Amino acid sequence: MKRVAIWTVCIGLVTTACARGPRAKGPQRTPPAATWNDIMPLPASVEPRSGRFTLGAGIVIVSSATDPAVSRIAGQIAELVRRTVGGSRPGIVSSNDEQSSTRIVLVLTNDPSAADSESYDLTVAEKEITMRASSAAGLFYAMQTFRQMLPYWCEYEAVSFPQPRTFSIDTVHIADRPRFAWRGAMLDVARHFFAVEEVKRYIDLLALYKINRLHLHLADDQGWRIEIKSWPELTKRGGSTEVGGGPGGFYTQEQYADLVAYAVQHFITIVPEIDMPGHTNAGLSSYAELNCSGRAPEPYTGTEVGFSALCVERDVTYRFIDDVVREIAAVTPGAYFHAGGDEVKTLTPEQYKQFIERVQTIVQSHGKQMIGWDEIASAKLLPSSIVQHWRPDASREQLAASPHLILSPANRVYLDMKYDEATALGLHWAGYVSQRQAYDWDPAGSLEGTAGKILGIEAPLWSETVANMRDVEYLAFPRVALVADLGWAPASQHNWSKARLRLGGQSSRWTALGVNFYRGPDIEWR
Ligand code: TNX
Repeated sequence: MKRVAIWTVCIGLVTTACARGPRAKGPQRTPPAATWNDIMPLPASVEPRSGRFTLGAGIVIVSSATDPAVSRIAGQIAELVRRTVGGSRPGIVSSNDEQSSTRIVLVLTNDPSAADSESYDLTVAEKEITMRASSAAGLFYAMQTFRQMLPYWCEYEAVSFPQPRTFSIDTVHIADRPRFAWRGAMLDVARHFFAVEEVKRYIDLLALYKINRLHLHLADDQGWRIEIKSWPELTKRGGSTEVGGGPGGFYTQEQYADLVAYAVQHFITIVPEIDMPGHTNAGLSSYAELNCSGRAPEPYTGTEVGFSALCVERDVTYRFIDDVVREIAAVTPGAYFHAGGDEVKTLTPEQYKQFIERVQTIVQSHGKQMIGWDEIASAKLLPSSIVQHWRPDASREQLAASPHLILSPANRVYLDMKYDEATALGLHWAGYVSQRQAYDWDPAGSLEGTAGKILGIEAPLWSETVANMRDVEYLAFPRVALVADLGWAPASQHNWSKARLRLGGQSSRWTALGVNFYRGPDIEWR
């Protein structure tokens, strides 16, 4: 067999520290320790320095901030250190007394003039690691970067070494900030339902890659997944099944609030979606009055689309929508409400536009910004509304005329598309989405006339063919990590042949985390 050697790729400034020599591929090799070369997403600027910082006994975490989020981050850093070198968990002190031999210092500058609330600075010197940011989010991202400099075993919860050990990392200065403000993932909990604990696990994995939005598709033909107290049949009947006829399920508002709070701790904003006027069979089957015929259809467990629509001519429909948006907005701290709007085949274009414009006003009256799939671009939108591009052939004129855009072109970032013809899970109506296909495109250059309107990118995972988290992980990983890299790393560093090396460096961490990832071709999995 041909021996493959890949040179470690240098990021940031070119210095001698980059000349690491070839990495040989071979079955006996234990995974090499992680270095800043493998950090995903790639930081904006990486300047290697000479020397090493050694984690071991005696290290302390210094944090004087009173912000509870920063205290939590300090605790998480202490835990990462313990898992890396064993021994007892490092203490957290509020002032740097210079007694400790080595320290990790967290600095919250609270500088309102900082250009970007998600940016951070991470300096690894020989005796001190400093993480500096103007917000807790920035410190959280500094921690994620630091975590990726640690070996894969820092991901094991119950790690215990017979003897404490040491672990050295290269000194470096990283100055980092995201390319896009919106770096999202979407999970369809309607076609198949996923429990709170499962979604939390997805949040954990997304946070590692600095994803900051999780859009939950909470209602579709096959299921209504969030409690609406004023319309209780929605979950009682509408939540009782899923694709294939399984038992379905739903979140009580309390469970949803718990999920939202968990996401907030990971600096992820939950974006709730109730798809309308189409994709509504679950709602229509729960309340006869929402149907123009006045008759409620049976629950639906197939995978066709486009057959259902709320009765747009009836006033009760808008009272219903008002109640739904009000109740969900009340338990959603994030600024957004996603109203769907896709694939409506039973209304005239005029009926559709009027419906979207009316819903947009309802959403605004509850203090949220409306998001909709790209069909909504045919309506007259408010300056605050956001269009989510998904159809590869959507009208370019309408997209260019949209107030704001999130890019989720199905032929690039739909995580439910098969990787190739051999992939058992997933669909392929938008083509196959290989790892390279998901990464190797430029969001900013993909649509003419939209410069300045693109908030960022989002990778949806529709769940017609995925029934559990193992399936979700198989389709999401590695592509969601590539999309996160595309959304964060500077445009000037966008390069598939380098990204695939960073990706290869994730595999021992994913194995430690128990992620059921797809070991696709073209990647040197390490
Ligand atoms: C299209 S994307 C849909 C979904 C399906 C998905 C499957 C969008 C806005 N609508 O209803 O689940 O394709 O890939």
